[in-house]
Amino acid sequence: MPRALITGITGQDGLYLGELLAAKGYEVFGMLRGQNNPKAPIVEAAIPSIQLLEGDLRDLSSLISAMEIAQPDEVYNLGAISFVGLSWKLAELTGEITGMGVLRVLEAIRIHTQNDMSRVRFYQASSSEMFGKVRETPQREATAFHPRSPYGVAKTFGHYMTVNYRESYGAFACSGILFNHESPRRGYEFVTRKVTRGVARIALGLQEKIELGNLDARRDWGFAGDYVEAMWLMLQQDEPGDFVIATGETHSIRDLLDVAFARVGVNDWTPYVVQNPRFFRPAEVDLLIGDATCARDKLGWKPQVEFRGLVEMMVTADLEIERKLSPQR
Ligand code: GDR
Repeated sequence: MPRALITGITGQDGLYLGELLAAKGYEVFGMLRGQNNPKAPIVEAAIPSIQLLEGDLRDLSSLISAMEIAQPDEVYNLGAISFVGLSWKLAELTGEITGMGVLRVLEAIRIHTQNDMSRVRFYQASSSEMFGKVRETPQREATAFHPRSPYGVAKTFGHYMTVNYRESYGAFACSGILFNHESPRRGYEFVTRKVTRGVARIALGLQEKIELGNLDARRDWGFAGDYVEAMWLMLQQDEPGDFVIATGETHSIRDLLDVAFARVGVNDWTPYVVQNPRFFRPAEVDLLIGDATCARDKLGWKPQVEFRGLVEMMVTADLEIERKLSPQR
C-alpha cells in the first residue's frame, strides 16, 4: 500500500487529494497545525481512513517527526497562507509559511532520507500568481515570473527551491503551477465562493447585496477536483518536472456574476452588487491564462468541468447549505 503525506489537509485541495489517494488505496497521512484543530472532524468525515499528524510548516523538527511517523512514498506540500489579498497585511508570515515552509519540507525529506531524496516523491503547490505582471500570454512552464504580491513572491521562492533540490540532490520534486481552481469547498474569502454564497443568500432573502472589488479582473478558473488528479499524475511519471495546470479560458468577475445570478433566475445583477475599495488590491496581476499543453501531452491530463458547470455546481451547493442553515426559508 503506497503511503502519502499531505500538508494543508484541511484546505479545499487537501480534502480532494486525500479522497482521491484514499480511493486509490493509499494510506493517507494529513498534517494539521495545533492540538484540537477545529477542522479535524471535517477532514475525518471526508476521508474516514485518514491518519492525522501534528506539525507546523514553521517548525523543521515537527516536519521531520511527521516524515518518521508517516514514512511516506509521496509528499504533497499544499499548506500555505493562500489568500493573496491578505498577504500584503501578513507579508512576513506569508514569507515564513508559504515560502520558507517549502524549504523546511524539502529539508525534512533530505534529513529523513539521509540525502537519498529520490526515495520520496515531492509535489509543491506552486501558483499562477508567480506570473503576475505577465511576460507572455498564455503562460507556460518556460514563461518568466514577475510576482505582484507577497504571496506570489513567496510561492516563487518555493518553486525555485523545489527546482533547486531536484538539481542539487536528485530529488523527485515536481512543481505544479496551478491556475485558480474552485469548488463548493472553496473558502468564503475567495471571489468565486463569495459570489456563489452571496447569490444563494440573496435568492433566499438572507442577504441584500454582495460587496466586491475589481469587477474587471479576469481569471482562468477550473475545478479543484480535476486539478488534484494532475498533482497525483505528476508524481507517477518516470521523471520529475514542472507543469502548468489550467483550462486555457479566461473569464471576468462580471462573467462570474452573470452565470451565478442566472442560476437563480436573475438576469440583471446590478442592483445586488456594490463595489467597495476595501476589496481592491494594491497591485493586480495582468491577464492570467494558462497553456496546459505539456500536462495534456505528458500526463494525459485535461480538465473535465468547464466554467459554467463549475459556477452552477457552486451556487447549487450554496443554496443547499444556506437552506439547511435557515430551514424557515
Ligand atoms: P486569487 O483569488 O487572488 O486569484 O488567488 P481570489 O478569488 O481571491 O481573487 C480573484 C480575483 O478577483 C478579484 N476580486 C475579488 N477577490 C476577492 N477575494 N474578494 C473580492 O471581493 C473581490 N472582488 C474582486 C481579485 O482582485 C482578483 O483579481 C487564488 C488563490 O487560491 C491562490 O492561493 C492561488 O495561488 C491562485 O488563485 C492561483
